Amino acid sequence: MAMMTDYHYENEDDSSALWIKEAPPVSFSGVSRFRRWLFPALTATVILVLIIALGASNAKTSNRLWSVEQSVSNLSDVIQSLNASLQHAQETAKDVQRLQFAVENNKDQLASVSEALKQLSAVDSLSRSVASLKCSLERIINNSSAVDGCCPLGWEQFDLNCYFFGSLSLSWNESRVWCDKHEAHLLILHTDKEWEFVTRHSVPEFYWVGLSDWRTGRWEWVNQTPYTIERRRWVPGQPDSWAHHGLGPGDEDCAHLHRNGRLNDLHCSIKLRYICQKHSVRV
Ligand SMILES: [Ca+2]
Repeated sequence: MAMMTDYHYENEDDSSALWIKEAPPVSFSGVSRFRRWLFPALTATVILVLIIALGASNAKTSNRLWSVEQSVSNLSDVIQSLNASLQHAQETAKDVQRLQFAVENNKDQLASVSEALKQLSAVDSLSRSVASLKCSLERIINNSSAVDGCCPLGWEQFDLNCYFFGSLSLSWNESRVWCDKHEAHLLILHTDKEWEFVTRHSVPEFYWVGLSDWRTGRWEWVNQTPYTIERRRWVPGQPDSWAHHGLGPGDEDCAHLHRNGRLNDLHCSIKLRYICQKHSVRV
């Protein structure tokens, strides 16, 4: 019983103690104060940690977002660049098309030029035929004997060549140009027969011939074939390359037939008659 009583008492004591613990005013000792602030402090700490963690997480997220934005921005730049490249490629393709078109046009033009050249060739052939016909008619009219070729009116024929004894006075170079324009050249002589024929027509006038040394300092024919001086063809003492002519720079570089039919060198600017030569047209 005593035990029971004790137990009961203790129970009563305990219950009363519980009541007493809650009912009496709180003790303000250091331990209880610590206990009282421990939970809020822990809670605040946890919340602070959570806030920091969340902040860090947000920072990471914002960093990732910034990276994604940068990537998107870079991608946008790449797309713009691709668009520009595509536009450039399209323009290049158009240029290529224009070039192809121009080439096609040029092909047509080249074909036209080729056709025109063929027509010119035909005209040239026709011109030669007309010249031959004219030559034949002249031979009939003049009752001349048949020869191997034919020369234009006003030209003299000898063997296979035609000779023109120009009555105008020109410089040596002007004479050369005149002959070239008439599909001929200044006189070139090789055989004694040719010399005899020419001098028979030239004496007693002065005539330029196609002989000079102005180009290389050595005497050569107008077609640039070399010439070896034959003294018997030259006036005695010539060529003398006389330099006191008072006609400008240079000595006497161009040859002419003197009134006796022999050669002499004179300053090329002097104006004389001239002799052109060309092959006769075969009929
Ligand atoms: Ca001379």
